[in-house]
Amino acid sequence: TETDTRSHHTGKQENGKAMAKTSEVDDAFDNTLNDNEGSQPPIVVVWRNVILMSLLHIGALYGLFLIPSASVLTLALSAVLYILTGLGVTCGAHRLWSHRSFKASFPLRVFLAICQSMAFQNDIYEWARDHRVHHKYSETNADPHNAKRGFFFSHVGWLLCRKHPSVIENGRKIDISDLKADKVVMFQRRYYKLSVVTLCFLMPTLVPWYFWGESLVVAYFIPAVLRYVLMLHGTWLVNSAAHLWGNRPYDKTINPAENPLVSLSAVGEGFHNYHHTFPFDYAASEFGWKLNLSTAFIDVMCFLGLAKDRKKVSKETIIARMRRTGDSAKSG
Ligand code: ST9
Ligand code: ZN
Ligand code: ZN
Repeated sequence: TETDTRSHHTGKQENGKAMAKTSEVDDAFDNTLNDNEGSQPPIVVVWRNVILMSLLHIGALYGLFLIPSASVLTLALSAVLYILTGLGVTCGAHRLWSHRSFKASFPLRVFLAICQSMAFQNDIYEWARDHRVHHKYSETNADPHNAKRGFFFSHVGWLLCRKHPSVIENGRKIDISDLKADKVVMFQRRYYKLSVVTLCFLMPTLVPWYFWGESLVVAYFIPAVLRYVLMLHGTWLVNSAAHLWGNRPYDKTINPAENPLVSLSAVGEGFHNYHHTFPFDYAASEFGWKLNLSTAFIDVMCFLGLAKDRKKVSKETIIARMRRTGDSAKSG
């Protein structure tokens, strides 16, 4: 057979030293866990989350109606915060901490952790643990947002009910010692609630009010609440839409797909067939900076000497894989 880059061992052989580090991360797809059969345990709805999520969305809707009365600076700040929080999630929680696809210096890790707190998507530790489980046991009961349970469940439903016991059982097998050893991750976890209140809600409300006299109501409902909700949906679409719709040029046997619209909303994370095929690639895409602000950001950080050791899949490996398992591969 040709190269199977899903296995980290082959990655090691093909790309030499740079790849060797990938074996530290427990994110390779394990197709031996056939945990989709059998009866589902009853769904236990967490009503507290349902109520908070509903209130949040009512607030975002109100924010939408307030847009005409907001100052241009307030709207610009909201856009900047969307991108910064997006980078905290994509470059930080996702490509750095979940997949270790590059190395980041201490100041860059602090910056990414601040942005990730501003994004309020659970702390880095929990985010990365769930995400490694998502890759390793993708689309089984052990996947926290198993897309086989439908659009709603993988989009937001999984945050509104107790986890499937299989998530917790199999999640415990995942190696997260690197996260526990990262002082920035553990510091953020310790002060997570305080950091979210301050960075996700207080700061975006107070800055426009203090610096350009925006009304507190507009400042709370647009750069804080509406920006937060839009960024959540931008992220969640990777789990829902990009596990349903798009081409599968790298591996037609999996559901994650290439979805350019999601790449746009998720600052570069919609090339999801590529990403599930080569999870250790720092660009999370074959195509560099195309629709991929996160890759551009990591490259600039490397240029500035704040990051290094980007892992990238070679063109030959990509082409070999496309020929073997892609959706346009000739069969036989
Ligand atoms: C949010 C997260 O929105 C979004 C993540 C999206 C991921 C996207 C990935 C796509 C790719 C990247 C694209 C990025 C694009 C970015 C674009 C930006 C524009 N392993 O959780 P608990 C154990 S959050 C091992 O309470 P329940 C563990 O012992 C939004 N063990 O389970 C744990 O204790 P501890 C805001 C695990 O009770 C214990 O179980 N947040 C694992 O079933 C209990 O854990 C919310 O809305 C595991 N994987 O409750 C709600 N998991 O932690 C947040 C659990 O102490 N969540 N254990 O070790 C909750 O309220 C609850 O988790 C729950 C489940 C109700 C959902
Ligand atoms: Zn996925
Ligand atoms: Zn990933």
